[in-house]
Amino acid sequence: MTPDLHVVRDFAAADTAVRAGTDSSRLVVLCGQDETSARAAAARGIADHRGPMPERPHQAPWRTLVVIPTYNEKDNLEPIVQAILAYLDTDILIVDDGSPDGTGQIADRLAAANPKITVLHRQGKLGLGTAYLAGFALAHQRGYERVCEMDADFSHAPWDLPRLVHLSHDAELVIGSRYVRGGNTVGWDFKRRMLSRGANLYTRMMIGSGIRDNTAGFRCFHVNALQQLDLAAVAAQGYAFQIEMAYRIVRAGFRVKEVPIHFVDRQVGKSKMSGKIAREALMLVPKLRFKVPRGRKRS
Ligand SMILES: Nc1nc2c(ncn2[C@@H]2O[C@H](COP(=O)(O)OP(=O)(O)OP(=O)(O)O)[C@@H](O)[C@H]2O)c(=O)[nH]1
Ligand SMILES: [Mg+2]
Repeated sequence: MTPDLHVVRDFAAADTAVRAGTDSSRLVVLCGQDETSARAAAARGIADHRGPMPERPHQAPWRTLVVIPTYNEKDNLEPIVQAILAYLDTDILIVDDGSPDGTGQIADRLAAANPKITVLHRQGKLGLGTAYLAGFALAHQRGYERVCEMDADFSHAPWDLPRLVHLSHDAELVIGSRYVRGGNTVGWDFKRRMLSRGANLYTRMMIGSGIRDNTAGFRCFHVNALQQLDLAAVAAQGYAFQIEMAYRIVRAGFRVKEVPIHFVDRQVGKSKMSGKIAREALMLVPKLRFKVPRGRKRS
């Protein structure tokens, strides 16, 4: 059976469609592909449970690095890396914190087979925040123009990644957002939904930066904007890291765009969410106003 596909010309039209309720897992973004073969490729991808695959990866308009932090993701890592590379022509950095399940060895094998993939091994679980900061530093050193954050657990759909990157032409930060029109979460229980909603409501009340999904971990930053922030002052780790980074971007006067995504609960592996991560956000948010001055770092 041919799946019900929605064909659009480019990523701006894709965004409009998702906002209006189209499920992005049924979206064929032509971007120059021939419609008949693009439809066929997407239908094959969907039949293989790999989503609406393009004929060949979408070309990123900028030199892009996708950073994937991993801790015990042995069953997710290879599939997510292959999926990302099928949707977007990009490089990938895996930051593994000495995962006891052997994720680091899988990462090494992937990197040895493909020059687009780099691995950074760290000693022990040092947290998401410092993993991303290490990724941002490497993106700058190696001259990338965009750096993306993405989870390894398929909560962030690989077919949404090209849309985030393409829509970054007029925003220094693009957030894959669950809490704008067209976005949602799939598969979370009531408690998990309330925790996420509550954290976002709390953040909006406390610092009201206009961002709806402050804790989202699916993002695309301009590397040169990150360079103008005081990243050495960022201490937060879990959700608080995402809240703090978004706030720093806003306070520096940069533009933020939220694009709707469907966030799907992880199917494989264990959550690293903990009370400690929630408490960190609770304590940090009220301090941000004082901690983060307006303006940019002088270089
Ligand atoms: N390098 C590194 N990666 C981490 C660490 N903690 C979590 N991760 C990774 O960060 C990403 C997000 O973590 P998750 O456990 O999915 O956290 P979450 O998305 O908030 O929670 P659930 O999806 O509900 O389980 C995943 O790719 C994890 O493997 C860490 O301390 N170090
Ligand atoms: Mg997750």
